Amino acid sequence: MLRNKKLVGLFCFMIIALVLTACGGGNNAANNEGNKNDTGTAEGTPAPAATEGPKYNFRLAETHPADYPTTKGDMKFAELVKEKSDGRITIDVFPSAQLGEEKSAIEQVQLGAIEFTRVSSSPLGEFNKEFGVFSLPYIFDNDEHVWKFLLGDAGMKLLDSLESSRLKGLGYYTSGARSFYSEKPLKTLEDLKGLKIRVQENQLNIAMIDALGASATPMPYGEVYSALQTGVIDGAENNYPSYFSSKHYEVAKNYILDGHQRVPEVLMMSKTAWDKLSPEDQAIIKEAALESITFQREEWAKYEKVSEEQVRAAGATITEVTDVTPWQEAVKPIIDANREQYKTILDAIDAAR
Ligand code: GTR
Repeated sequence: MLRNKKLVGLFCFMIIALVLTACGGGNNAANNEGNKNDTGTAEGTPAPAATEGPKYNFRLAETHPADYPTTKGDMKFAELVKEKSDGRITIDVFPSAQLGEEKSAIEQVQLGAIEFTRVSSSPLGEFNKEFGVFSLPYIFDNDEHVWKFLLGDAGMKLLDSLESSRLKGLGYYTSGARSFYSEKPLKTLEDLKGLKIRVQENQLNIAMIDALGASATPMPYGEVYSALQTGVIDGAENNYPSYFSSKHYEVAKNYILDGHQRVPEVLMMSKTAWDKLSPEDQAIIKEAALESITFQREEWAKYEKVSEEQVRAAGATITEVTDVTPWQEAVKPIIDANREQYKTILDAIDAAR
């Protein structure tokens, strides 16, 4: 009798759990074109009985909020995929790290638990060493130089190299230049000395910060605001849009524009999910990703301007670096130590100059 009661209890629990799981999926997805369809499953397994081909409903993990240029790029990508597949393939974009911070999102995409993500090359470099190259400081002159490399053969080959890490690279998005900020005054390279600086989770960043005389604290993006506020760290580094959208400028008002890194964003898919698609559907996904790049870059340009205006209006102290040579000299040992490992890519980057 007692055993029967236990069984009934277990059965009821399983039903409730199933109902909750079914209701939970997609609830927090950004309001984009790729809304959940009726027949696809959250895991992206083919649904039966579609006339022109299988239906899919996929998820995309994004760390930034809905109005950020990378998220807008993701949504454009989802919209294009839906359009090109006549509504058969839908992608729900989950902004604001709802599906986890970048490192965890990459792991989940590798496992196929999430089908897509957009992440920065810097944390990606811990999963695929080649991507570490973007964490080497001052290797690009400007945005034009970055894009000449990314859209050239070497950039595309690099994207393809993700397959060895169980990831399918689809395209790059832009992310401007990263610079340092702190609550303490930052007017010169000297001011960085001794500060505790948060960096993206990549070993090369630690070496870079050491070389600049500060000490590095790697941590996920979502934890930086409170770490700055509570004084766990003195500063961090990022581009204008992230400095603004994360509100870090409220708790670290001094921004020095040294532009040490230009770290491209990467849109990618789980290799497991990719391999299950027909060549036609793979072509749709790839094409949509490449087409969304132009849109993302336009959104970036607008948002970068607005971010600068907003942080200036909020009273941030912005210092331009007129001569970046001392900064470059300070970090040169890092480039020298890694030149051999990244020789082919660094040569291609130089050739794109
Ligand atoms: C931003 C980037 C994010 C995240 C963040 C960070 O520029 O777009 O994906 O990597 O930097 O500093 O963690």
